[in-house]
Amino acid sequence: MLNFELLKTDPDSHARRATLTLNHGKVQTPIFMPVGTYGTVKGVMPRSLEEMGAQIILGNTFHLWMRPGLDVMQSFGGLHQFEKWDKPILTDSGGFQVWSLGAMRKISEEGVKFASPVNGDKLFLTPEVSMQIQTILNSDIVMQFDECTPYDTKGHITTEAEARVSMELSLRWAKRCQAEFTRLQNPNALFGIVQGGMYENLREESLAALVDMDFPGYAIGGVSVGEPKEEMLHIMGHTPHRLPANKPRYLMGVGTPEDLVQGVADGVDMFDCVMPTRNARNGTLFTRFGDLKMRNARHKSDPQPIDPSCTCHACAGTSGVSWNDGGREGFSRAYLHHLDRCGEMLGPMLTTIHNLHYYLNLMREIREALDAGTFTEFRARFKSDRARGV
Ligand code: PRF
Ligand code: ZN
Repeated sequence: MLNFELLKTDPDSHARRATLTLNHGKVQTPIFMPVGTYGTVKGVMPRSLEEMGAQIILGNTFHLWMRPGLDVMQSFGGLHQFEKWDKPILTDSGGFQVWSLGAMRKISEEGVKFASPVNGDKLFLTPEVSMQIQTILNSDIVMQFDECTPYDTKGHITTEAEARVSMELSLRWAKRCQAEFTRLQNPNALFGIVQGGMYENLREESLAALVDMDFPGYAIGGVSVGEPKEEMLHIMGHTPHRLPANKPRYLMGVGTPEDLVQGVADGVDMFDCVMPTRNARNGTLFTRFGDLKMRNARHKSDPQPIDPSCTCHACAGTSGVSWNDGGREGFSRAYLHHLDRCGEMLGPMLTTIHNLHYYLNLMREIREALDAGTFTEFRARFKSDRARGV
């Protein structure tokens, strides 16, 4: 089941504030969903995710099919019990992950044939198999199996004719997903995915055909696939607000803090991205006043926390009182720099908590601004704060 209740719309942009109710609970939107590919948000315990205010997390059909496999998933009654997360879960269909295998795969009308990157077994992922796997995972939001149209292949930019072939295949797969999802009597919600590359007319055709199929929610796929930033912003400005106003809209795999704020203004309700978690492990940290490179030698003896205004466990310790408000329990930049240099596990655990807290808190501030009718002012302040520099 899925219920989407619009609470407020911003008069100056396409932004909306809503409550999304799923089988495992309610989600306040706009929302960022941390990525938990293998049934874990890398290095973060579920209780920390809850503490940070995560409301829904991602899982991946493709990876969980490879390992631990469906028999284990079935014996646990789904992904929630296996990973000990009892709030909503969204699973991606495998379309994008198979696409990322590059030369290792062969796409046909029926589905995608590929060799398992784990043990070399020959595998065949189809719209039906993706629905069967996601039904076993029992994710609250199931994504259709699609083909993510590449922006370019070895320097050759995808033409309109090529993007059309790919988009139309995804539409036929959407129909097959819907039929199989219904046949399986899956009690959750299936989202269609708009494709069409960088071509407005193809995006509009894809969107219209998916709206005809009447999905309970819609995603925008095929962006953030290596295209120039302007192209991505162009599609973000074009597609989301054309989707039905009474259904949730999810922009897949996006993006930076700036992209999230712009995406909300463009009418997007849900985002996911590996950026906060992956960047944390590489030492790039997000703060109110810009990004911080933890590996830089200038942090070697700095007693300040990552972000003195942050109340996360890394910056404020268990007190939750930020450095700026007199808290002194947080971990210093010097210590985090040291943990990174020594390859200590605690380093990426703390930086991941900070980055996720930053993303989740940013979305909370956006929701509060929408509730208060001050989103325009919020956007201006966000922009000038981030440009200030740390
Ligand atoms: N399709 C699917 N998953 C995705 C994408 C897509 O196009 C993207 C594109 N950024 C990320 N994840 N199924
Ligand atoms: Zn922090």
